Order: sequence, then C-alpha cells, then structure tokens
Amino acid sequence: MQKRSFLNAALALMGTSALNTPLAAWATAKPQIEVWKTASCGCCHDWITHMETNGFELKVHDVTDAAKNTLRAQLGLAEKYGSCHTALINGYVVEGHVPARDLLRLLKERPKALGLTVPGMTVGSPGMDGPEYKGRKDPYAVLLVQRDGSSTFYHAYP
Ligand SMILES: [Cu+2]
Repeated sequence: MQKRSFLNAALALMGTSALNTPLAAWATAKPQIEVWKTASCGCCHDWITHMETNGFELKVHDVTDAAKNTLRAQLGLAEKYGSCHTALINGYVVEGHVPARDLLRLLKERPKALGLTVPGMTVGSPGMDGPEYKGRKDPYAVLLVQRDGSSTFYHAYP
C-alpha cells in the first residue's frame, strides 16, 4: 500500500512538472536515440549529455562490455569500427563519439548506409572534450559505413 501511495505521489509530481513545461516543447518531436553502454563508461555518459544538450531524447541501456560488442556485431558493424557505445537512430547504427550535428545531417539527408561511426576514442570528440583533457583536440573523422563493410568520410574534424 505504501509503495502505491509513493508511486501516486511521484506521478502527481511528474504531472505538475509536465504542466509547467511550455507547450511548444511538447509540440516539437525530439529525435529519439537508443544507446547501449557499460555502466562505468564515463565518456559514454558525457556523450549522452552532449546529445541531450543538442535536443535528442535518449533511451539508455547499461549492459556488459560483451553484450555491447555482441550487439554491434549483430547490427552488422565490424570490430574495426567499434567504440565505447552503440546506438540506434531511425534504423541507423551509431557507434562511438559521433557529434550531434552529424546525426542531424544524417536524419535530414537519409543516405543509404548502415550508419555512422567514430572508431576508437578520440580526445576532442564530443564526450571526450571535458576539462580532464585540458583542451587537447586530436583529429578524427566521422565515417559513413555501408552494409558491405566499406566506409567513406562523412565529416572530417582536422
Ligand atoms: Cu567513449
């Protein structure tokens, strides 16, 4: 009984905050992205924050490293394109620290592709750009990967 009344109170609170949200925010559908990562991945968390800041709505799953890698493989993305987190957006696979702007472009242009990746973990990419990196920016590229495993440069960050 006590659990139920707590739930009701929580729902009531959520209702209140929903009423305080401007209607415009509800009218605009945010792009939805689903993410798989390990619970201890700090740079994954920082990338998620970057995505939220840029207007994406995220559904996050904490899984084991093995489960995350199995998912990447099942989605058809080779290990050489792998990074710390795997995501899905509108049927596209998104691997690693891909900037939000490149995902917005992907959603707009809808190219024929498996998805986008920033392989590895580049310092200076979104989520790897916190104060702990002291402003260091290494060059990296966002790759557009095809289902046959080939890839082309989508956006180079020199
Ligand atoms: Cu990372």
